[in-house]
Amino acid sequence: KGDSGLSEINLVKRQVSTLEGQLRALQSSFSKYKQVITFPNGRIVGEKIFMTSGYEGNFESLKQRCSQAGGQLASPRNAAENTAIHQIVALYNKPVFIGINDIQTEGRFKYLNGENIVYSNWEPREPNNDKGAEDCVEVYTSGKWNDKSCGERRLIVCEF
Ligand code: GMH
Ligand code: CA
Repeated sequence: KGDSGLSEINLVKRQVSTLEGQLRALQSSFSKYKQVITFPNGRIVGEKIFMTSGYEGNFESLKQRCSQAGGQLASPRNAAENTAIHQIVALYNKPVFIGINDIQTEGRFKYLNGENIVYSNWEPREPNNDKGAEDCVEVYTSGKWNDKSCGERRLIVCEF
């Protein structure tokens, strides 16, 4: 037997150091891929990727397109996420619909999964349910929110 325990340890050390090198290479490659996929139409916030394809349509159509793509309509849950969406809105100079509405109960805004919203960024005097017909939410080019008729056409931003 002798030093077979020691050489076993040295073998594992070499394997760990090989894996450390491979992990560093993977991390640097991954960070480059993140730059590439977010240029110029995407933003990363924490675990979420926000992305537009440039498509415009009504709320149902945008919702369907995002879920078809394996994501969902962008649903900002904090200021950092809203800023990412705002940047895309500013880039295109076109407001977007987000994944928030009060279709079920007037005045109670929810995410697509039915959860009550935990964050909002309403324009002053909004939501006003103008003409009793505004259940969807757009992000203006200012980054502020307005309730708007779901039948209007807006730019798509999905989250993945
Ligand atoms: C009304 C007014 C405007 C407001 C719009 C908007 C429509 O026309 O209150 O000041 O900008 O509604 O809320 O969604
Ligand atoms: Ca409104």
